[in-house]
Amino acid sequence: MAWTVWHLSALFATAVCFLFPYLRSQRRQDPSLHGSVETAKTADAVQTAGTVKTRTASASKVKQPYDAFLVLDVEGTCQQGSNFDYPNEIIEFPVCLMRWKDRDGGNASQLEVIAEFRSFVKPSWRPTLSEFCTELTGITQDQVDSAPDFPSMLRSFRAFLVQHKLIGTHGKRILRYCWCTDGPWDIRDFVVKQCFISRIPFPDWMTGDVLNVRTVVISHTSGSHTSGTQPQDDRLPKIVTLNIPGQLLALGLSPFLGRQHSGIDDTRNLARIITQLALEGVSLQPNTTISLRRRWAWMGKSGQILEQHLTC
Ligand SMILES: *[C@@H]1O[C@H](CO)[C@@H](O)[C@H](O)[C@H]1NC(C)=O
Ligand SMILES: CC(=O)N[C@H]1CO[C@H](CO)[C@@H](O)[C@@H]1O
Repeated sequence: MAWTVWHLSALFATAVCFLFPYLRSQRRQDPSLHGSVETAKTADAVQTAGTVKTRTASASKVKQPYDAFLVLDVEGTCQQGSNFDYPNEIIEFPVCLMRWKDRDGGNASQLEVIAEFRSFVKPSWRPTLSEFCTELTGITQDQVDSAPDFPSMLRSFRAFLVQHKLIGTHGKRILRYCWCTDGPWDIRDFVVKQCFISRIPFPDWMTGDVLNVRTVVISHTSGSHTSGTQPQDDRLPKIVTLNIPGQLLALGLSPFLGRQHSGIDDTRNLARIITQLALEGVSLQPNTTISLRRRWAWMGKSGQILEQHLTC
């Protein structure tokens, strides 16, 4: 989930007030960014990262061990000022299914989206969306009121996986596929929390490590960040994280299409990023370990949310 500053310029002033503390708290929590530094001005940093691009696209086929990719960018309930410790409930579950167009003997370079799944989800613990949440995600109360709850949505999604022959009717994988997310949060935090709140086991077909697209873009384009028209000031911390618009920019792709923080639009733009990484010869495979055993202080017994442990 791309919880980053949207409408960078117009909202910069507002963002300073509430989004930066919020981003910082996330970052502290995120072990994959452990030891990283960030600039105070994320907006400027993203700009810097994108303006200088010296990489050359190789367009060569490399070995690609996975047959298919499931790109996911969930949206969840949120309160202004809440951080990732909050019991967020998933309200949009969008997936782009990607497959190779030119896989030959294990090597490939061209990916395409062959199907999409998208559902809004009705939250159960706090069914009323905050104004902040609707403003951030564009998701309205009506859309979640008329949506299935999380367990029924998962059943439809499971049917989608069966229909596209990623899993068999028994639920086991019959194709090698890899989940792809922007950062580690979507599955490790949001789906894990939601399964707890919905009192259901974590689905088998969602287990396994994920491909954190953001870290791949950062490592793939690093080096291109340092040689620009702007003299590099060594005293300034280097950019170490990029939101989706920043990743598009860093790869030299055209700007974000659609509305940021709309789950389906975030997912489609992530798919564009993954397509480009494949074209540039990046071998796409999991790079982030997902622990399903993560627990939060507000988790009581079997699905119970201990409100006294909420900070917001
Ligand atoms: C497949 O990719 C590997 C690198 O991942 C490369 O060494 C090999 O030459 C490629 N094979 C073909 C047929 O392109
Ligand atoms: C565990 C693992 O494979 N981590 C890799 C994830 O991807 C980044 C960026 O490509 C690598 O730096 C990690 O080593």
